[in-house]
Amino acid sequence: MEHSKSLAAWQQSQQFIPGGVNSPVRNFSKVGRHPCFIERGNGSKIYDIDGNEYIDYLASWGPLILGHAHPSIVEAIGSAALEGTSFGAPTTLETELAEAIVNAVPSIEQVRLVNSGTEATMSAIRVARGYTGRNKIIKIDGCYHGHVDYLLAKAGSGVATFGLSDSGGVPEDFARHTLTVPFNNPDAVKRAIEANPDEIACLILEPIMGNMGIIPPREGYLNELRELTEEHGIVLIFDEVITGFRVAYGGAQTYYNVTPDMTCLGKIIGGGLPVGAYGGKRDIMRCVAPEGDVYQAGTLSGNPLAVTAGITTLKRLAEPGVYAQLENSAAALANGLAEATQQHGIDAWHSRVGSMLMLYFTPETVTDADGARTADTERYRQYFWGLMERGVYVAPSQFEAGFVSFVHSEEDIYKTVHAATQVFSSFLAGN
Ligand code: HOZ
Repeated sequence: MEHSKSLAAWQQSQQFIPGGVNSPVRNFSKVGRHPCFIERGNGSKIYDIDGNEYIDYLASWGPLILGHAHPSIVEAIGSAALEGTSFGAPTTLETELAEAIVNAVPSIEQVRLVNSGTEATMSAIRVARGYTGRNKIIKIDGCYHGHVDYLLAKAGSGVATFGLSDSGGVPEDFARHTLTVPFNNPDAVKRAIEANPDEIACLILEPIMGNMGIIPPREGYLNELRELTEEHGIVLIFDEVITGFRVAYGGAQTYYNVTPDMTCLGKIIGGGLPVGAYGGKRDIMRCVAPEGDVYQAGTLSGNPLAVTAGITTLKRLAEPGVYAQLENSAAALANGLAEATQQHGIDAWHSRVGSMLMLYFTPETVTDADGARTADTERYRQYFWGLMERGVYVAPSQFEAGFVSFVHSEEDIYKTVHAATQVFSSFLAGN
């Protein structure tokens, strides 16, 4: 496969942009070589500037559940743009998206639209602190909640990919209110609460970890967290930036039937345009300015193009059969990959919830971040390039998620399993 144009583009971009990329995880340094520069996408496929075609399982890191350049989304954005791209004043479109979110997500009675998942988590925690009058927060080892200073401690995604324990530029003082505990371990949460009585404002977690590969909650784990937080007056925040409208229309809280106090959203609700949202119970959201004294603002919040793309996406997702099809396609892919690793005697842990999946090269059962860290990242690097060379694009890190979209066809899935089988055969041949 020819990549010379991407290499040249990367050499040029590095002169002007740190690492040549506008988000670290786009840089392929941890899987070796240079990133491929993408020219366009259509349906389940993306095309790089060298003219290579890939079946895409990155889905822009999750938002593109309906695939690339979905005709009704493209049309809706175009029509919205003709009316003006931003007003800095309310529009009825914002109410329409907010109403759709409130109707879909059990924990959300009111919602504030922002521009990214990072803004959503940062704002939700500020609100939780304002609401409780407490400072400390509990986060989970390996959960990633965007690049908020005090949430970069033991974070997943790029922080894990690049082997950082936290981030430079964050004074120790900023993170001194952040307590970190392992996933799937309610006793650890209990101990943290007992050691800090009446001091914890909130517990924030991804109900399904999606930034350390995919790690589902053990049965009963989320219920136990719900009970513990309720008992101690702690705001339970689900970061559903990835899982919201992904594993079910109402997100992981619907899938597992556990209702938190607040929820953060992003990705899918913007249909591929920049967006985020946080919401929760009315008495908590009442703290947000101008109703309350917790300040949060944004020039482009509720942007008409992003909101229109979001509304169009949610309408399509609400149609019958969408999640069943996503489940079937993802199950076919996961089963095919599992059979192929078994046939080749490759140590692998396959993890999937709905249309989110990841394959870890480890003999361990992965139930928390430490389990994920046992994965053989060199093996993943070989797997990644083996797939790329065969026209399949997956996350360039073991510590990310793969996404099946509504437009992946049976043929796409078949070709992907076939490509992976060839890669596993090459492992046995010592390549
Ligand atoms: N949550 C995404 C990665 N897991 C964000 C993508 C990015 O950091 O660029």
